[in-house]
Amino acid sequence: MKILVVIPTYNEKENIQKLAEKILNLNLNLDLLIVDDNSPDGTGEIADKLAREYSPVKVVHRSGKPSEGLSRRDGYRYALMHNYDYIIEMDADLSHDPEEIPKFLEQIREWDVVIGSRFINGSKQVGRNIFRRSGSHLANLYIRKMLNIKGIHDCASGYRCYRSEVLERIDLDDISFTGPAALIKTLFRCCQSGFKIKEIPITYQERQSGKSKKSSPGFIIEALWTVFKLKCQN
Ligand SMILES: Nc1nc2c(ncn2[C@@H]2O[C@H](COP(=O)(O)OP(=O)(O)OP(=O)(O)O)[C@@H](O)[C@H]2O)c(=O)[nH]1
Ligand SMILES: [Mg+2]
Repeated sequence: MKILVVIPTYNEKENIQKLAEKILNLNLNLDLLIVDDNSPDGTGEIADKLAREYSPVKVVHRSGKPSEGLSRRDGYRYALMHNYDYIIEMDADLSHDPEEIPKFLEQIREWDVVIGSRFINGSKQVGRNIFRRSGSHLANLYIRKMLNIKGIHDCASGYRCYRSEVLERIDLDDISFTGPAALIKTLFRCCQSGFKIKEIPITYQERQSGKSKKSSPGFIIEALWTVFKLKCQN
């Protein structure tokens, strides 16, 4: 089985090398794709250096207006073009623990999509304040209710594993610009297509280095608007 870990990056110079080495040290025989949006802090150059040093590391440099959603999409396209069987995605900021990758790989043998959840029995959130936790809970309630998503509690989780057939089937041209909206829409398309989705608990560590890209209200508005549009269209 060919496995690719897709990591979108924007200004992650403090984190990307640490994360890449943690993943490679698991010795799981997988490749790693860093999709960088021409980060001003030099993350792209660090990614290139990692690719020269470690053959499983691949890099895609994007140009134009940075977009987490379109970076994820370019990662999926790369995976399909290069015939990977399982595609894992995770954030670069060490919020997602690479040690949990084997759990995803175990489950993806029986399921089409595996979602790492912050909100089910066995999940942990480290360093997240009560406002962020409650905000995420409320957002998930809204998403689930509006889109009639059953059995999934973390609809915008960026720690996931897909079988390649899933990404072949859903419309990648229709992906949203910002990260949360893109993740929600992709999940919704997976549910609509009837794929078998499993949620597993993860330990989520709040970002410790680097800056959050989600401080502007634009991200929340796009996510809520995306959900509303999906509801009206379907
Ligand atoms: N390529 C690309 N990656 C991005 C962009 N914005 C964010 N990312 C990456 O997407 C992942 C998730 O972004 P984060 O900023 O960690 O978002 P978050 O986890 O919702 O919020 P915080 O951790 O609080 O910042 C990280 O790996 C980011 O580096 C972007 O515009 N382009
Ligand atoms: Mg983060």
